[in-house]
Amino acid sequence: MAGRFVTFEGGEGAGKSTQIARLKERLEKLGHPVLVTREPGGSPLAEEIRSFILNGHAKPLGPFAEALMFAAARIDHLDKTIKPALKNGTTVLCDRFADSTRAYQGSSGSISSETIDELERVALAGTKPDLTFILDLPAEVGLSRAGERQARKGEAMDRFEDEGLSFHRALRQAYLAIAESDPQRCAVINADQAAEDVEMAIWAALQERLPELAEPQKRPLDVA
Ligand code: Z5A
Repeated sequence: MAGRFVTFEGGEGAGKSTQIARLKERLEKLGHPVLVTREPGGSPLAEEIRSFILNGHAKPLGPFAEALMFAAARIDHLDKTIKPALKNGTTVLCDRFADSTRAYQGSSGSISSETIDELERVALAGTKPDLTFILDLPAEVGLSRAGERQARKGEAMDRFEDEGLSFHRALRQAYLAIAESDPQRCAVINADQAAEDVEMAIWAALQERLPELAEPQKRPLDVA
């Protein structure tokens, strides 16, 4: 059976990496093969594009050109990493995917949703997530978490973290609109609670929407 494709989305500091690590552990304990990957990035070429964009080099080109660069990275990531893993039955947990382009570049207000639809159609060529967790929390809370983590690790702010509070508030609304427009695929999770409670909410949504992943992996002999 083809693997399941699960993506995690949300604003800054929403806790995606934290929750991906926890879900991976749960799934592996049940015997499911899991691949964790991220966007932008996830393949050697896409990681090069990631550095270029997050260092701010693409910003002068404007949101549309940035969206094209994210899409170019996504095409390589799909071809080299995601599709081969899904084909061999691996569950793919991806930190950000196409919804990030719709939310981040779309929030600039200068790209129409029709253009984003078309870009998504061309770049994804039919590979869509089976389930998307949208980790929702107030922009202020996420930014403060991200700031604390950066101070702890001595990291600099990247291209998008540097945007103002109004951009991050618009981003939250953009994600909620995506969830509303595609409720079959998207599960909105309250991320403004303890990491253990977020983990439980994610697991409950997974049990409901992809129950086969919440059960031990069936070996070929079990199926026969
Ligand atoms: N981008 C785009 O514009 N268009 C696109 O198409 C794509 C991406 C694909 C990639 O950044 C940037 O590219 C991103 C969007 C843009 N914007 N930015 N910046 P990235 O990959 O470097 O980082 P990120 O995806 O934005 O991750 P993040 O927001 O920095 O973190 P996170 O993975 O969501 O959260 P975390 O690392 O798990 O947690 C953050 C901190 O909070 C950390 O110290 C945790 O210990 C803590 N934490 C986590 N959960 C909790 C709870 N529940 N309570 C309290 N504290 C918590």
